[in-house]
Amino acid sequence: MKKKLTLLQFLSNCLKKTELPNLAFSRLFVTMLISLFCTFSGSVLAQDTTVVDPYGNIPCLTGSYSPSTSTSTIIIDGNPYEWPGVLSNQSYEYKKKAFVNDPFNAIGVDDQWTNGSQDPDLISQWAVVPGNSNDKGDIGNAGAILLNDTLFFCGDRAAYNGDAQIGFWFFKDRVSINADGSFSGIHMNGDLLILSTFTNGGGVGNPNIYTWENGALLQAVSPAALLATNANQIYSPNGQTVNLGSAGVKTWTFYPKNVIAGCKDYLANLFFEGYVVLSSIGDYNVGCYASFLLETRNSQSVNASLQDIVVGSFAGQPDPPMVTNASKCYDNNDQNPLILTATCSNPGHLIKWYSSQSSTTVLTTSAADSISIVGTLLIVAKQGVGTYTYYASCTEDGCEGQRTAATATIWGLPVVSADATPAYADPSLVLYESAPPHYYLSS
Ligand SMILES: [Ca+2]
Ligand SMILES: [Ca+2]
Ligand SMILES: [Ca+2]
Repeated sequence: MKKKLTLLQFLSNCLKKTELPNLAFSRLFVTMLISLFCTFSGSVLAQDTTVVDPYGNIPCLTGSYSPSTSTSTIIIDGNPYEWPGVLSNQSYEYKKKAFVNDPFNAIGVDDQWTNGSQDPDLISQWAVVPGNSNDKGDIGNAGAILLNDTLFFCGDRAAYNGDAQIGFWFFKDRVSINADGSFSGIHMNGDLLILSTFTNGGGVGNPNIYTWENGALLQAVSPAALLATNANQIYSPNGQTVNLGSAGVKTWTFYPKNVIAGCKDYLANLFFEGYVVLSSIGDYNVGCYASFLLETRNSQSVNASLQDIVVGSFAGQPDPPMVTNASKCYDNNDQNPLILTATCSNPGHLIKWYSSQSSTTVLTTSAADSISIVGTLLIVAKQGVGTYTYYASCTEDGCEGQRTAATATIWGLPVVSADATPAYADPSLVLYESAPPHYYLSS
């Protein structure tokens, strides 16, 4: 049966012994024809809007990106297009969120896990070093937002070869990486770990959910949770801004690894998004998170070795209060108390006062301690000279934020030492006290 050949196929076949005698001249002639054809066709393809990815012939489309104009909610469909708008929503209900950039597709500026760090370890055992993880584990962007009782999260990676394993941590403490690669912060009960279960390809699946309970990871029995990767190519939000309010404005930047320059697409299995309904994993989890972490992993096992990491703050807790200090000079005749004030970012927040940064006892009115609590005020009736420091915090829906120190200071009377020598010896002169620290000589 005769087969129809394209020009390129015909010319290629010409090189085979069965099509032409294996003469050096013939092969040279046909090779030149092929070169001319390829040069010509290449110039035509360069004007096309479709380029071919060298890994798997996945087309990388070039064109304008049309982000979603919706700023209301996240849809778990593997498409990142609604994230910049939702994260930029400045309404109070959209306050608990985060977005972090991580270096990617660049050598010498990233960091990665080291020392065999694993998720079940204490945070004090974790460590990172400068360096780049492999391409399929190279994180570029990570974000999260709590809407009502549902915690949404997303992240990406630079290359899609191989399995895709990721993990999201949400911490109640302020967890961060120190300059020497160690970590600040500790685990607290209710810390949340979400692990992907994808071993191949994109799609939608159920993540494994764990909470930190008394020193160990406990897997949630029947969490209401979902995780999706983009099974198909998606235009990237590359260059879009994310406005986090007081946390600043950041840019969503993405371009996949090992594709032709200018490609900004999320090829299949490069973008992840998901959610977990917090009430389905414990009634104390009210989104009271202070920081979060996205990591790439070598497997879906809890004990998997870890690759890239990005850590950021999560605005899940009320802001620390603004406080006003108070002071006066010591005066036996002045028995007026000093009044400290604390103001939360939301007037509906509950203010708590403590005697120290770490005390777990909320102060109440106490004649023995010479303090009284009146509304948002702490009234200090102490009379001795000294500085009295107290700490205030704001609480919303059972979620308590960081504390701010406030001081009540009673200054001592000034002590003046003087050594005056009269201009001339006159035994009749006497030093008299005026209003301290002023003195005068008189006879
Ligand atoms: Ca989506
Ligand atoms: Ca990193
Ligand atoms: Ca990275």
